[in-house]
Amino acid sequence: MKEPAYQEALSAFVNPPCEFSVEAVSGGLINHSYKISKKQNGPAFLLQQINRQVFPDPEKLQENYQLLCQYIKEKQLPFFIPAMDYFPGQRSVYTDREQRCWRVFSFVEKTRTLYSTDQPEQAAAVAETFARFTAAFSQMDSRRLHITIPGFHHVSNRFRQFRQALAGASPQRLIKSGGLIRELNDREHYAQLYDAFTESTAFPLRVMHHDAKISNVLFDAGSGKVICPVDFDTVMPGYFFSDLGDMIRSMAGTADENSRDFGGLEIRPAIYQAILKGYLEGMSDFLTPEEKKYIHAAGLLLVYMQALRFLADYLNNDVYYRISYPGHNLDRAGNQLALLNKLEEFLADNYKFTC
Ligand code: GN1
Ligand code: MG
Repeated sequence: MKEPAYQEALSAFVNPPCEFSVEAVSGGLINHSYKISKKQNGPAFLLQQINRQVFPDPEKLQENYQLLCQYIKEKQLPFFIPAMDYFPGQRSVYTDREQRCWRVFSFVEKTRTLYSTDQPEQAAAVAETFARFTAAFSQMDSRRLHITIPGFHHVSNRFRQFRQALAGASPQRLIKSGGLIRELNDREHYAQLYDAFTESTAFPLRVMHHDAKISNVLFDAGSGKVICPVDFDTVMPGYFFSDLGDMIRSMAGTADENSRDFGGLEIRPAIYQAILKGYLEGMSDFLTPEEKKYIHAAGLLLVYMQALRFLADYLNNDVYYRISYPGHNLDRAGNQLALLNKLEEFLADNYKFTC
């Protein structure tokens, strides 16, 4: 029988060997994670395979995480993040015979992961968590962090990649994407808005999480209070709209990015307002007047960018996001475009905001 993918890394981490139970931790579209519990007591840990197509240099991820941990320790910041652990020889990454890369975190017990919420207080708590994360590092020069994915939330680059994907796509996929392509092209002004923001000193670079969604927050299984954010692979220098925008994208709608009921998608006003309130709770002292003025642009930019990314991946024959059926990425793009339409309407009606 073929041994499981994690076996070699697990044996390297735990020496001498002992008995374990292994539980796959579901979630992200990128890495594979396993909770490893020792049969004879001892703390559990999280063994994670790093996706090297997405993160070609896993050492850089680990160096970034070390920097965050050290900074928290040195400055005695009241901000908890799970501890990372090391393989023998103080190595933070283990490369197995198949060239798969692995790392280990201590496992935070008695927590719960949520994938959505209909409670405004929960949405506000998530938003405040990501805001406090950026606020905690406000005195650190964000450029000390490695860029783990170049141009990750660069909206106009994403637009260019979408145009390249169009140029290389098969006729069948182009036909199926026709309406979506038109609508995304019509909104190129969001890419220009991104350029205007990032060229202005009123929008400073900050330490951003870049994957701010409810499933990247651990909640206490008993009290329901937030314990900490997780998944720091995309922590990089970035702009205010990234995390706020991703939270609006992933929480404010009535269904998530995998729903095919585009017509039924709505923005939930109470959740939108709660996200904004929670974010401002943690970041209000740090945001510039210009950032505050354009606060509602955050959701628009991020939803637009995600629609571009999903459609570009569909046109590139699904090379990036894990899919469950053919056409999954096309549907995800359709979902994000429907969400964008609703968000545009909602912001114009409720805040007289357009851009
Ligand atoms: C990816 O794997 P996951 O779900 O944490 C992606 C995010 C997207 C998200 C969409 C490194 O995150 O940017 O918003 O999928 N992460 C990367 O579901 O590309
Ligand atoms: Mg992620």
